Amino acid sequence: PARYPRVISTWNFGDAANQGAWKLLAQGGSALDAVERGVMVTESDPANHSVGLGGYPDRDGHVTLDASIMNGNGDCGAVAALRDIAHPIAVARAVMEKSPHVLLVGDGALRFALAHGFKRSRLAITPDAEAAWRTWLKSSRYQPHANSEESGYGLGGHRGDIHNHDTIGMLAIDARGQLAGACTTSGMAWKLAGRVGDSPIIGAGLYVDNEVGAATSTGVGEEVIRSAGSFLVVELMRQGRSPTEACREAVARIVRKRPGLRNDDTQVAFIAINRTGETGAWAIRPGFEYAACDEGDRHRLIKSSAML
Ligand code: SD4
Repeated sequence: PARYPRVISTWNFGDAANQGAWKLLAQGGSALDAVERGVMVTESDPANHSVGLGGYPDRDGHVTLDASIMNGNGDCGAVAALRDIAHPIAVARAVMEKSPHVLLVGDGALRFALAHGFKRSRLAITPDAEAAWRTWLKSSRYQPHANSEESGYGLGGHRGDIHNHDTIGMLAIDARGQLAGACTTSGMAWKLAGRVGDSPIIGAGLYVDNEVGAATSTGVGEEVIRSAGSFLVVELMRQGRSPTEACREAVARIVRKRPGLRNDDTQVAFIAINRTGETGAWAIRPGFEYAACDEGDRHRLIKSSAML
């Protein structure tokens, strides 16, 4: 049976984002508007160290943001390595709707944003992000191991940042059965300047197709780009897999091709929804969960299964 409207988001902080999306979905709003509004909640949260304002910086101390948005009809837009804009997801949507392009990066993305009325808001690195960066500078060791419960490492190899700090990926199906998705992040902490992750790459961090379903990812973006992960999940659903099975198979393929991942603490997780509103997830390692919201239950947190 069809189960929509419905919205799901990565991690426990996805619950607050879902509530932002739900305000629109409950009134018959579009999935596209809902996911944009929803992830903005997370972008505005200074306590989240890998999305928006509170993001951890790159090695040079600059916060740079990646975001993408996609509609079920194939329309999409994205920005990467964007500085000084509080809501990269809204700029991604403007790229989709007001430019002939899909992806704008760096300075060009910033100029496009300013030309379309977005305000420059110095992404002054927040005091605790700055303190974390200064601590990191002492060792300057880059360990891109994200959010593994067993290791206790968060982004950038920081003990203690287990659940709270990660990319938000959100997928929604509206009352008319239309799908959309959004993904936004400050990327991996202490990344090289210019590094772009999976989140703004359509097909890697996000993919949506009204005929089938939608998927988005979190974790070490390099592994997701290599595997065209979110596209893979959607294509597996197209072949008849459930959202859970599709996410599991995509994770299994990543680990099969990169056996070394078994021995470090790299985390990658996918969430997916199909066009009937059924949802699922899978992760490389334990510790991942996602938030789901629909009429029956506005605040569900669902633990993902893991491969290792
Ligand atoms: C990236 N996938 O830039 C994002 C960040 C993330 O856990 O989700 N880290 O690679």
